[in-house]
Amino acid sequence: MGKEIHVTRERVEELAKGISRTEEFVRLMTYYRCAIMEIQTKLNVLNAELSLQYDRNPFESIESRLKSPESIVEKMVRRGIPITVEDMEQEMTDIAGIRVICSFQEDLYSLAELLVEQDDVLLLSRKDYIANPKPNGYRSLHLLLDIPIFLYKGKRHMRVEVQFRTIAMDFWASVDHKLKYKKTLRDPEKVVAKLKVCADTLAQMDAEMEEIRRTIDADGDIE
Ligand code: 0O2
Repeated sequence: MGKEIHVTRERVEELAKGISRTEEFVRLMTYYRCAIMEIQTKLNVLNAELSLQYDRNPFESIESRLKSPESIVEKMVRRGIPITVEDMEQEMTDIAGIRVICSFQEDLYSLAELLVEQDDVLLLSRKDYIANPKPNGYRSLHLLLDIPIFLYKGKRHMRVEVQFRTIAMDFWASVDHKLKYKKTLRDPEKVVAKLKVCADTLAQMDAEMEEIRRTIDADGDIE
């Protein structure tokens, strides 16, 4: 990545306000919302079918979000991307985001695989931070997908980032996220080190939960 550019928060807010009032921006956000709906429906269908087969829900919950105009513009400014709606769509890959929270790690991989196998879903990139956690302990599976949406005037391809996590990984990430916004920590290094220990403990717990699930599933076959 090139040199990062920083501008004041006021400038970011001003730019975000300007672009978010344009018709093209509103239209693009609507397309992203439609793409989120498409993926959510696919996941809900898989959940309904798999829960019939296995007697439990492969995922606990789905969350979705559109990145706020301020966050989009802040990232574009930082990366030196011109602030136009066209560049926004071309350069930004995480405007539409979905988070799938599962109880078990194995379910998360199965769901991701079933989603990517579907005819109209194209996998653009896959980052497995479970097999290769970030140095701070962050774990999740990230897929960048291309999905068509069908509009009044034809078809349009949109990109959606889908994050798959266990409940434990999500718990860790939400605490980590909160701490990122705390600028007044007395000993940030100590907190980072403690978080890393917690991430490893939670990963160990996920592995043990998976073992319990396997035992329950195997015993479930005994009449
Ligand atoms: P938010 O609030 O989710 O919008 P990219 O952003 O894809 O261009 P990068 O950094 O390679 O570039 O993306 P990566 O590693 O795939 O991570 C993107 C998203 O993953 C982040 O989005 C977070 O949601 C999540 N994430 C990644 N690393 C961490 C981490 O260390 N802690 C936590 N809590 N979340 C993480 P945003 O845009 O940062 O935030």
